[in-house]
Amino acid sequence: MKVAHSPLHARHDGGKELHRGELVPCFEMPVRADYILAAVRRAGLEVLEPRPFPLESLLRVHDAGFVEFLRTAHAEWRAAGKAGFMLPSGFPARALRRDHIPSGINGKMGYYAFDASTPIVEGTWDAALAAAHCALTAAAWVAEGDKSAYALCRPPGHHAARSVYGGYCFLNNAALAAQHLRDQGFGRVAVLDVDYHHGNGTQDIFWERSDVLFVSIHATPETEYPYFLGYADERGEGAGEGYTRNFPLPRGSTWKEYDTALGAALDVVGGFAPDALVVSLGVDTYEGDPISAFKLATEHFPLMGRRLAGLKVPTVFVQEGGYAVEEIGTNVAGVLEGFLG
Ligand code: SP5
Ligand code: ZN
Repeated sequence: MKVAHSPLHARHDGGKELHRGELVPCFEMPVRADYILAAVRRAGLEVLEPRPFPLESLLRVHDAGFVEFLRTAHAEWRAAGKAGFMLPSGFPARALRRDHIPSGINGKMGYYAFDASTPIVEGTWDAALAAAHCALTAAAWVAEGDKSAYALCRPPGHHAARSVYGGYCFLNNAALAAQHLRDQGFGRVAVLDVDYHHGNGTQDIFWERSDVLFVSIHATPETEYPYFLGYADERGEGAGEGYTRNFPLPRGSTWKEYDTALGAALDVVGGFAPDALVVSLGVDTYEGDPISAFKLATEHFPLMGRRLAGLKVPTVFVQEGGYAVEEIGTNVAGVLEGFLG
């Protein structure tokens, strides 16, 4: 299994996030990728730089105005006389909805963001674009015949919707990988999201489509981020009705409950008979994660990988969350090694 990794990820650094009423150092930090890189190298996987892709590749799943905002946001912030990380402080919540994009940078930022925990710094665009290229490269390897590939994406992507960023995510790497596989002739593509948090962005992108199945196992949004999506009754709309499936679990869930939900999710994926699979691989389900409340132990991640291999479908793994930084590499490599058998 080849690994796509770019050192440009480190350009996304230096911000703070709003967490429980305080600005704290970001949980989503560059050293995460360093630990993963070391672990996949220890596992003997070959690490390669991503290929470049035209900017238009992003527009297969994202809105053009949104992409342009991300590309130019920090320069506009600096032009307005500001320095350092940028966070929004006002959003078009229900009572303010009229779908107008303000010209000023603060209003524009609030328009495109959905939380105040996803700072943009000067290097964010370079890092997010490199992560997108890692996902597209891993998908390209699989399209060219590899049985599996791993995109070591940072920043992560599954919270990023067609035209909204948040949850430490800017560009939806997994959605880009899935769309690339579709564009390369894979007729049916399934996305299985095993991150602790619901993949609201991926769900948004494929909500009305029947060619890409979205299945997510995550902590209940009643108490857990992203709060407003990820309930079991969300199943897609229009042509996409029945092609989104959510498996929320309570806080405190252990491998026993998780494995049961994974079995149900894999039944749905298997019933779809996909030509390719994209796994949104967050390991914030780990018991030591600082912002999450599942109880998976390190020994359970290889078991997860083994179960995924049972689908016997070409598979692209895309890195999402995981904030217990010293264990993140071991847990990610555990899934990949379990998958390889
Ligand atoms: C990609 C990804 O995993 N994004 C996660 C974004 C979560 N951001 C907000 C988390 C709020 C956590 N609050 C619970 C604190 C428990 N100590
Ligand atoms: Zn997460």
